[in-house]
Amino acid sequence: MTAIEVLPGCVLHPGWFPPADQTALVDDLRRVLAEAPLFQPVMPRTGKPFSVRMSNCGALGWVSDRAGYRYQPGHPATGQPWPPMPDRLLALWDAVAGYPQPPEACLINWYGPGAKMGMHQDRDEEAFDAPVVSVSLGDTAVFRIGGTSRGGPTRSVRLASGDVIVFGGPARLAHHGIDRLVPGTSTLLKDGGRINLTLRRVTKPAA
Ligand code: MD3
Ligand code: FE
Repeated sequence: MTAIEVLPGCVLHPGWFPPADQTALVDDLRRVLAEAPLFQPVMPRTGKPFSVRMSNCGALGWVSDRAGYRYQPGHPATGQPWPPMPDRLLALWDAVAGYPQPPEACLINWYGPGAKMGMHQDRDEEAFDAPVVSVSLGDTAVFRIGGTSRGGPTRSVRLASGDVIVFGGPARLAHHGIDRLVPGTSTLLKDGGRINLTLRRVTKPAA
């Protein structure tokens, strides 16, 4: 399938993963989640829960609690190290990221029916030169992307199961969010909903 440059630095690969690979990826993730169960993050200070549940794999995982947002090497509830990143995701990074080091973190966002994610920037990493690579699985999401500053014009892009989208260069610090899911658009997940994976480089390699 052909890649589409949605905005400078934002490249969509529609249907990157064929259905059989999507199923295999969900199986990989079920093994990850058996070791590192989904948790419900809360907003810093206010403690307001996210509507999305999360987990991670890889050396570092992103967490949010009343103390703030951060990357840490272990699960917030179990204290255990995050499970290793599945080879299928390492191979994806090698194919699309154009970055010499492997990803350190894979954030797993689990959207039940009705879950959404407000507009935000991803700024908790040190390595802004590395792209963020996102994989969508399950029901289609209405994704919104704007510019580096708040409140500018935005574009809406539908992300379907198997799509991969890469955010690098000028898109790396773009504001973005998920407005809503489109129910009934995929049969990949038995009870519907959506999984989004984001592969990230967190630390700067030693100079
Ligand atoms: C643009 N996730 O985990 S993926 C997130 O679908 C996040 O769960 C959304 O935003 C989701 O932080 C959107 C697309 C995405 C991910 C990371 C980005 C877009 C991005 C980082 C920089 C710019
Ligand atoms: Fe984000």
